[in-house]
Amino acid sequence: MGDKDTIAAISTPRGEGGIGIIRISGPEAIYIAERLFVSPKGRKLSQAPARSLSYGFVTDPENGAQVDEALVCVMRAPNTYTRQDVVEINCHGGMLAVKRTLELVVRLGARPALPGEFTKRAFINGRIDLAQAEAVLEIIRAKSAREEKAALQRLKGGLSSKINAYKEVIAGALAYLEALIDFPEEMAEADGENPQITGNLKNALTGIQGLSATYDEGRILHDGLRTVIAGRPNVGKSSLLNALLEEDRAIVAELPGTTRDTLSEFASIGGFAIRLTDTAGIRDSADPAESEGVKRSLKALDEADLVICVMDGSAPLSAQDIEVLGKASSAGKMIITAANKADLPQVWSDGDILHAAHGGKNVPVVRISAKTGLGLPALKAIMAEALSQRAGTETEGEIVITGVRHKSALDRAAASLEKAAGLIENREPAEIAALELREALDALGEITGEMTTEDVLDRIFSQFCIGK
Ligand SMILES: Nc1nc2c(ncn2[C@@H]2O[C@H](COP(=O)(O)OP(=O)(O)OP(=O)(O)O)[C@@H](O)[C@H]2O)c(=O)[nH]1
Ligand SMILES: [Mg+2]
Repeated sequence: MGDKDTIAAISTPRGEGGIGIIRISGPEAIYIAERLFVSPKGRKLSQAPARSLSYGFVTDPENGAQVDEALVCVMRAPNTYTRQDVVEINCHGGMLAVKRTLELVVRLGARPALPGEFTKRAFINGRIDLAQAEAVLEIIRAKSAREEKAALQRLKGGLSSKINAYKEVIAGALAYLEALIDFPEEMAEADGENPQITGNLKNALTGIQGLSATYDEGRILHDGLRTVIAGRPNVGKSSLLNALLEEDRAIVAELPGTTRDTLSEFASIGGFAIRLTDTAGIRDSADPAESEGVKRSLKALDEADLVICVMDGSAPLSAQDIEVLGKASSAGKMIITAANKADLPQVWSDGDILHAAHGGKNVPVVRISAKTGLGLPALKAIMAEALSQRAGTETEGEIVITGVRHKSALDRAAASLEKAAGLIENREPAEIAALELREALDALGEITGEMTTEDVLDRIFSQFCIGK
């Protein structure tokens, strides 16, 4: 699929909206737009100043029928997103007008764009590299402010420039080895450079390993910290999930044993993406469905980063409460105890729970009411505090990788680099070390895209929406 043909798509979300935008990119973009655009003042789009808006009507050139009133923006190559001529037609938001305009654009010679095809052109035409294209996708999908910020750093080229710096060091070492191979006598005199080359390679190795290690933090940014709401039946776990999500997501009922299966939703607390999971109340049950639910609760507890142990502050502490707390503590999780139903008279004190959870381990206790919202801001603040401990602290401009693709390439580059440095240090044959360095370069090249196969590219760009 070359980029010689002109592509078009609706770039705004489907459905009703204030405006809908059709984006056209390719050599015929301006020509096609000009044919369907009629300005009351007789202005021609081909003469419109770049990036200015022209007012007029989308009109079918075959029969003169007006399709919509529109503002049209012309952008000329190479100063555009795709580096080709780009036209954006801003229609009124009605889906019908937007669709009919797109149909017209296609009838006049454009091809409907594939998912991510505009961004793919930006990549192929060298405006952005692959790591940046992936960052575009992550920005679109970001679920929290921090994730978006990290992706923006990568879009601005933060990751790419680091990778390129490592590549330069490796290419320098490779040039040295190649000279050794080609001119052994002359290079015998320059032998003193050897320690400096290995030193540089080891620095690059440390950098690459460090970058790979940010993956854990990146995973948390991307997938969200796993936060599990646990407790015995009927204490208000589902009510708390709903209150934190601010929507009626889970069924709440007076009878204990209402929730039978785990249920997860994304939420953002203090700028952190979290995956919030409601669980079935933990107790021994003869009902096979309920006991399967309890099994799933325990599994969720096991995989959690943070557990909110919900208890009923208006009812006496029970052995079941302490058992749940014990299960969460033994798994070594971060734990917050939430004493729910604080709108009712409270029958136990914070001290009671510290005492009962033997050893008196210092678990924070918050009084909340999932029903009235009392204490929820305090609970969220404690959650944010715990999450920031777990997710690491944010430093300005820090580069974090989130993709397995990046991690695997970095790890392969590091392994080859480590071998190469050892080989050079021990003055093993330069040919073998050169081979390792080339492998490292290739692995790094996969991240920025110059060493990426067509099917990997297709896989990446097909995740985009149409119109991006
Ligand atoms: N007064 C009061 N009642 C609450 C509060 N939170 C929950 N409830 C009530 O407690 C009962 C149980 O609430 P759920 O949210 O279904 O409890 P659960 O822990 O999910 O229960 P299971 O799914 O059965 O384990 C319902 O009748 C709720 O209306 C609260 O803060 N105050
Ligand atoms: Mg429930």
